[in-house]
Amino acid sequence: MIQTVPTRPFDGQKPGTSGLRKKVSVFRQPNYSENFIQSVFDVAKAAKGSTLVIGGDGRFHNRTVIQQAIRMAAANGYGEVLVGQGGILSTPAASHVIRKFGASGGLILSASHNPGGPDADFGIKYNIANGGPAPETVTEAIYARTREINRWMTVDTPDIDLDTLGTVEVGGMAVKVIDPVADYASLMESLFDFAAIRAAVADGFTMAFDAMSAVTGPYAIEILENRLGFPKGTVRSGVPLEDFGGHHPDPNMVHAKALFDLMMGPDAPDFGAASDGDGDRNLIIGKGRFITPSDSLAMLAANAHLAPGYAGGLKGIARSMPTSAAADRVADAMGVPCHETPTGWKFFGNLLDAGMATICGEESAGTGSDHVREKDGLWAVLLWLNILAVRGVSADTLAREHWARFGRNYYARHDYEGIETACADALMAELKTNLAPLPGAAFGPLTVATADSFSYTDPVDGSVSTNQGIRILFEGGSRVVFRLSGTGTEGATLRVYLERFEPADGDLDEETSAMLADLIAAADRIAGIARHTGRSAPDVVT
Ligand code: G16
Repeated sequence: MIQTVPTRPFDGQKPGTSGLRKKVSVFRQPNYSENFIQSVFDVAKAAKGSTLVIGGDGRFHNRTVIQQAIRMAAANGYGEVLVGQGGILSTPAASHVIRKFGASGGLILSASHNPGGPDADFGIKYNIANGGPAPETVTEAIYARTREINRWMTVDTPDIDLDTLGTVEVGGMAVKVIDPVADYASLMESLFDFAAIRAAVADGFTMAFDAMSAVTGPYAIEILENRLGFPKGTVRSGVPLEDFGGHHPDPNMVHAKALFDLMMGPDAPDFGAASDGDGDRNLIIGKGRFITPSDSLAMLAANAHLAPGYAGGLKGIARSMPTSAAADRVADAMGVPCHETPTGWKFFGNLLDAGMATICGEESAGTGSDHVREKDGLWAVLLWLNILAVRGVSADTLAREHWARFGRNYYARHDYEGIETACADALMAELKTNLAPLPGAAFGPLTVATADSFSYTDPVDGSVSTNQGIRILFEGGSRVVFRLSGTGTEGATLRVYLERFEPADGDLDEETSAMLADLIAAADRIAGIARHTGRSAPDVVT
């Protein structure tokens, strides 16, 4: 029996860079999650009998919202729900399941790399039938709907058993509890040279993978240990926990410090990697060599043909605007286009669907390809393993050879977290108004070449996205970008992206912080960071 529950709109249910992300306490308010899910269904208008995929990263509150969403899907006319066993589906696995089974879309419950637990963060995002995050037109429509919603629909049925594989019925709709790992693991096996990696492992190649007590644990254990033959224990923190063991499941040098220290120390294995809360981000560290996400994109693109899934070459490369231009040089050398999009994986969807790009990447540790429509942490790790196994070199050697051919883009991101929203907005507004006189101005040894606020026109559907960050380009190819994060849940986060290009015959083996010192000083002078935020140093440097 369908029930219609009266409700009233909440303020601020606006999806950010990656869905609706708020504190758990916010999601726990009566009607809150239901309002958002109903708004998604009202906008998606899936044909009666459609399939919906539901899964999440296993964080606190995951199971509660999954049960709510299943009942609401039944009341809203869906014919079938595919849900990962235990409520688990990594973001890339969900994308694959949506595509493989022709679903009309999916609800992915995650706040990605944000911490989890009763006092931490939760999130809901909607992915469309191509498996990718809903584009801005859809998220704007969902937001508009949340502001006028007056009812949500459900059925009066008990919770289902999420832990047992098989099919049950909820209000006349079939709910299939599926193995969250199997389809994804087979997809990986179809793309990569597992035999070459297995041979390298048999030859003594070692690695450490930190699943950060988040969703990738079961995927990494199945693929790395069971299928590729890495010894048990290669996957660390491999059991998904509701609070990620109290840590931030953010695979960077700060939050994956134990792995970082291991890889820089005397007992380092040959290769180190980590993934985030929902399995779409990656961290790549060779023995004694951290690989920046921007470099990783460029190095993977340059060598992707060594993996069977990419043996035919690349149709194009795409990167988000703040990501370094290292990939552009690879695209140039290959004679393929390199597209520059705003931050957010959703902007790659059209390029991938139209066959204009094969590999995409972002400075925020996301890399992926046209195999799904999300960034994919384990995919990046496996492509690295495939390339190293076939080439028989270390990650450090591969990086040095890459720079010696293409030059090196020294890169860092400085984050100022939890600043007052009004201060952050004032900083960005002032920066934007002061752009015109910047070209020609000197900041120490740096001279500004161009300065603008980044706008993007989607080459496929012509949609325009404005205010996507401030770019200051200096003569010689160095750059500073300023942008406010779209994924935080407290105050505002200012991101300052710093990039210095050294040509192939330049200084390729220097300390990044020293190489970026002039840019850091210029960034503060241009934006008045200390003046606006009262901070003299960033909270996080990655
Ligand atoms: C999300 C998007 C990414 C994007 C990132 C930016 O990541 O999916 O495509 O690069 O946000 O974050 P911010 O706006 O904070 O800079 P995730 O992993 O949180 O889904």
